[in-house]
Amino acid sequence: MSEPLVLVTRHGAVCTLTLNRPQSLNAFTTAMHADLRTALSAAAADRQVRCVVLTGAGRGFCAGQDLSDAAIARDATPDAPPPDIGRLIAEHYKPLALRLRSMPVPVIAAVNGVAAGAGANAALNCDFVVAARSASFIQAFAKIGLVPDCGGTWLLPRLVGRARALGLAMLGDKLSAEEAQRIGLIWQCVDDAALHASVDALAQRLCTMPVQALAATRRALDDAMLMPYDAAIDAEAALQSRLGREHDHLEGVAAFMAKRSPVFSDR
Ligand code: T3D
Repeated sequence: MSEPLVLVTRHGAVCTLTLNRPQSLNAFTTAMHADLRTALSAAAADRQVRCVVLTGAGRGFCAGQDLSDAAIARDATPDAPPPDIGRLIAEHYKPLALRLRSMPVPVIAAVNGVAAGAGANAALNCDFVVAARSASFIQAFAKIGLVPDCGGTWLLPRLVGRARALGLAMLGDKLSAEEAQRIGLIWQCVDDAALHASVDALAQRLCTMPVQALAATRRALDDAMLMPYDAAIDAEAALQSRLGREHDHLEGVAAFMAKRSPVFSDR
């Protein structure tokens, strides 16, 4: 039997999804996309899961689109039209980006090695990016005559500003994990040996938090980027109305008043 393309493991409330094509630095094939979508949807539907970790097997995190995958292979027939990459985006990368950013729980990218092209932007779609010091980020698209995808055009300027976004996207240089943290592209760069423990500690911490409110926070921040100020404040009010009626809010206040630790359970 062949190896699964995405390994799924559960430790308590943390679900870890490991891209598992190490021989190609976990580059995306349509088959791996399908398995990742299935695994993310299963984690989203499982009310016991309170945090998802996305990582890669072997020495890479993800090298973006597998440039040898049949989905983008050129038809050798003379005059055959080139493959429609836009369709690949619509069918695979858009669903992936939207799924990651609408998960009902926090998502951590544990970037264990190089993250290139759509692999880098898949990581940047996660709520926290924790990278090993030896890892790197490459907006590799320009090198093959493309533009950043998997949400890159939207994410990059918001994360690091227009000047740096353009520099990263146009030059396609390798950015070290340390520099990525320094410019605010990622949350944290840690020593290679500490990656697993650091991600686990963050994941365990998030699991004890009101994850429904955390997912709503992500959504509110993203939505607010597109709103006038007063509309963002109205959206905050609507969210507080909803969350204020939920168990986690009542539990948080009750725990504070009783000087005890809260036990959050909403999903
Ligand atoms: O059609 C479309 O392109 C649609 C667009 C989709 C969005 C994208 O993601 S576009 C960007 C696609 N990705 C890239 O252009 C990155 C290509 N890879 C690299 O530039 C380098 O591999 C890295 C900088 C990521 C790492 O370099 P290095 O020296 O550490 O490793 P390597 O030797 O280049 O790669 C190791 C193996 O993985 C190698 O296979 P081999 O020779 O040992 O059998 C290499 O061919 C394979 N590999 C790496 N990246 C890809 C890949 N195979 C297929 N597709 C890849 N993207």
